[in-house]
Amino acid sequence: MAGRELRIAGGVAAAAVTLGVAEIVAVLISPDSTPLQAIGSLIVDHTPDGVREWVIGTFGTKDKLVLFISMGVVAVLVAGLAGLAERVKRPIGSALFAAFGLLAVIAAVTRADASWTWALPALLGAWAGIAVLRSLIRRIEDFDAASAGAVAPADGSETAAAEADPDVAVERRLVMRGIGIAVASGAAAGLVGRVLGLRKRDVSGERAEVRLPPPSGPQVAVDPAADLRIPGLSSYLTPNSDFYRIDTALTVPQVSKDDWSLRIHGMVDREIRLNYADLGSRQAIEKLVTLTCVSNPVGGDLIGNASWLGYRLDEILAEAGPHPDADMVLSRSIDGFTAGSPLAALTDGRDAMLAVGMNGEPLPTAHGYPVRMVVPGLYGYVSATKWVTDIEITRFDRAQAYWTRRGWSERGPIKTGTRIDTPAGGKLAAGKVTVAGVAWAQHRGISAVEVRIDQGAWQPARLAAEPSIDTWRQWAFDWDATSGPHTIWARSTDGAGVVQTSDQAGEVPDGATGYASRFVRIG
Ligand SMILES: Nc1nc2c(c(=O)[nH]1)N[C@H]1C(S)=C(S)[C@@H](COP(=O)(O)O)O[C@H]1N2
Ligand SMILES: [Mo]
Repeated sequence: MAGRELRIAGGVAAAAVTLGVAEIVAVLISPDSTPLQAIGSLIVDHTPDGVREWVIGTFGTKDKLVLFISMGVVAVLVAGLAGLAERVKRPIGSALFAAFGLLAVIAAVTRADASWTWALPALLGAWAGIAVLRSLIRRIEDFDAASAGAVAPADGSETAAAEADPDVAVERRLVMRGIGIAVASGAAAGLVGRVLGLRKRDVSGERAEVRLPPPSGPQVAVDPAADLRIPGLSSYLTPNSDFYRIDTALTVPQVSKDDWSLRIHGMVDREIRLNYADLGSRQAIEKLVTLTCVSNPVGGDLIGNASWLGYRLDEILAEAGPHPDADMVLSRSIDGFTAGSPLAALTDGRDAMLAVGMNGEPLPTAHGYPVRMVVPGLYGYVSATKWVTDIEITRFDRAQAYWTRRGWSERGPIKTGTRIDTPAGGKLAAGKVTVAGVAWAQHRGISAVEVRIDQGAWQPARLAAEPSIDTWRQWAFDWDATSGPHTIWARSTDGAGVVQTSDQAGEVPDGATGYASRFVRIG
């Protein structure tokens, strides 16, 4: 390696020390306070909508992995640049480290759940990184000096001279050793810090011990006729492990039920504070509700159905006594996410709840353990706050929520939708083909699904049982498929008799519309 490469490697090694030290310090504070985590969250909160849609469309729920890999690449590039630019007498690289350190400090202390101590990982990390960078660059300049001073043999080039000179070789070895030690200790510190930090606050142990209360009303027993059990068709209930996950959290918030509390305040007669035990002393309900993401494209899979165990929000809100002029419930998560729901949707008798259980288990941590909101009929971004810790009764003309501030609609009733699950497409044999899928219009129910082949007539599909109007409904259609290319279309009618719109609209600002379609080749 010559001087340039050594400088680049030195910069990267110093960055490894920065990140490693930050991880170790963060063990005492919070895994979310590290530079990568804090800057990552800053990026998530400020990603323009177009970019976000593209990332989710291209990488799906791997979006966070993609973000971390991209940040790693940028970190290596910037660190290499810092190494190249750094001189003992002109510390430009150090200044770059300091600038990124400052950015990380600001990103950390401005997180929703941060305190001033969140500045420490980036601060100490940057300090350690700069110290290592300075010391490595000093050695590299010694090496450069030795290379320049090497005596050229009569026939050789300058590089060959430097290669041969024993003094140069010693200097190079010293530099390489320094770089090696820095990289190894940075990586080890980072790994140990991350593992300790995550383990320290991991709540999966206490979650496994949680005993859910029995629901006061009827326990959910799903009518077997709700599940047509057609190969390729989504099951009526979505297993927790397959349930889509959407949130802005880079690492899943770990909230202990013993630390959890919920404050209900704002335009109310009485402010209320509930802890987990207070919730447990109330009557629980268990209900079937299909959650849907407003970012779900036509045919997409950001939708899932579960039985939720929880506590009625209308009763809890009634205890607080919302003022008559209030119309919005602004729920806030421990991580700062907010959703604004119409107060009416939480008090009109539908089964809006503070959920603690999902499909017979305590909420999975990724789905909001210990407590989240579930409101039938509303997209998740305006209702389904996970890790909820604060509910403010307010007005739509006074408050904005996380996504409405980013251009999404302030109200998010779920639009009637249809999905074709099978056939999945491709080439099929002529003859009987079962077309099947799911249809949803939460809180209105589904009264009909129709299928059309190419430009033919709309024909009724058969419907599975509908255990709740708050869930999706399976449908199937037996098609006598003839040779050739065909497009299968499907559309639904909600419980009020309204056929879903054929207008094709994208997800922004209030949900995609258009008929479901599937292209197949028969014969
Ligand atoms: N704390 C928090 N809650 C959140 C979100 C979030 O980003 N943070 N996203 C919402 C959105 S957009 C949706 S669609 C649902 C998804 O819930 P799930 O991940 O359990 O499927 O959660 C909602 N609750
Ligand atoms: Mo969503």
